[in-house]
Amino acid sequence: MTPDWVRDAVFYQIFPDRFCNGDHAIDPVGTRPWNELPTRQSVFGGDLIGITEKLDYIQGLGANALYLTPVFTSPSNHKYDTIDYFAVDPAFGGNSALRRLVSALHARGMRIILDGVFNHCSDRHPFFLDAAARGEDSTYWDWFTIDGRSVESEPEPNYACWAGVRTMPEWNHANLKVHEYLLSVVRHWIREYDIDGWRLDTTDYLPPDFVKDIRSVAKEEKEDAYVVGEVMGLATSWFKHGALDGVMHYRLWDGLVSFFARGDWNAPQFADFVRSIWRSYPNDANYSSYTLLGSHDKPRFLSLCNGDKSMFILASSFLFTFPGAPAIYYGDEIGMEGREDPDCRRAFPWDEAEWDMDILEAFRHLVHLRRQELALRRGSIEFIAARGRFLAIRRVLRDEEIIVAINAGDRPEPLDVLPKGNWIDLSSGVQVESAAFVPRRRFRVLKRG
Ligand SMILES: [Ca+2]
Repeated sequence: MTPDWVRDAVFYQIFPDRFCNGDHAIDPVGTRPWNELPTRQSVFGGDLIGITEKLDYIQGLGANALYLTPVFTSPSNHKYDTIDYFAVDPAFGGNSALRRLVSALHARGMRIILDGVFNHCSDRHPFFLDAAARGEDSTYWDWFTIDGRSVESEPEPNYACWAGVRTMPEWNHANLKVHEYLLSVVRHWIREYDIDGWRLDTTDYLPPDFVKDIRSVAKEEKEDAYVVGEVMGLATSWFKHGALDGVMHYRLWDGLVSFFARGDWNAPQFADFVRSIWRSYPNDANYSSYTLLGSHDKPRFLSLCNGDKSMFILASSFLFTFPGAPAIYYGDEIGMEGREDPDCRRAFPWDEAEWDMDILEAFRHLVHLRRQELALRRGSIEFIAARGRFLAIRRVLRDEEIIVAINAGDRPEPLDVLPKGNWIDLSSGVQVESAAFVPRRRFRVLKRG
């Protein structure tokens, strides 16, 4: 069963080193000034205490769920190379900071999912160090895939590692003891810390049965736990296997980039693309997937739009009126820019003078509409217009009907697709005639009155 709450979720994704520094006393060695541009190595001192302090801000946007990139002890700023799966990094505030964050979220009726990195760990993980120190005598020798009789990392690593990076040895997923250990991690943070689910890193590289076991174990601990996979391509086989509740919808992201940001697709191409994904996934997965314009692994969408904020807002209008659980990547809502990683991971500017208030207002408005209108979250979906750079979708739930018209073109488009009846523009509260237009580069959300 996919968890029902995800259908009503609006996620806020945080890269914890870069969101808010709530405790300078625990800043890691070499912490850089907050407003400096990031390199691959730099650390900025953000922590879970800072996130907890900013929950009013996050909730004020209308978000009701958090997704944090990895928080467990690790030598890197991104923490995708885990040293201790049972300890939150001391620079993030340790386990007690996570406990306080989760209880503060739950007190607000908000949820949290953590990033599970189960394909690989750090070369400083004690099990890998043991294999390196004791060779074939190590209990953990066959927890990794080592070609030879001892661990060699120079000149090239002689063990399987993530993307060839020697500091990230891969777990040997053929060894079931590895699975028992990693599944105990999945259980632990739900049972002991009451987290609401897991985002699974590099799902494409994990054995499907293991992923399915993660989902089962998570739901044994908490019936409505959410398990969402990082899947870059079409995820059909994961859903057929019953291994995931949803995916981070990078496939949809590809289409949003092609239509809105790059403009190299027209509306019919975009609509065909979205329809074909829609038909490929089970209904539950469509409504339970994590839809996004941004993440720590992609250039900022506003930058992909070359800073064209009207186009960025139009893409957002699609995301927040489309099924799935839409996500805001920290700072997208205030107009943060950034190219490929590490540039897309800048520290969040808390000086409001640096915020783009037009974008922030548009986000708040769109999230508000989504939270207000059940049909936008749970209704059926149909494209009723796709021509040139203009598209319109219809969302229907019982006797409620909403039409979202998005004009990404440079001239006004008539609202000729509006069926007969009374239609209220949900932004202005004004009744709309079918003779009305959608101005260039604007959207309208209309509800049958
Ligand atoms: Ca700090």
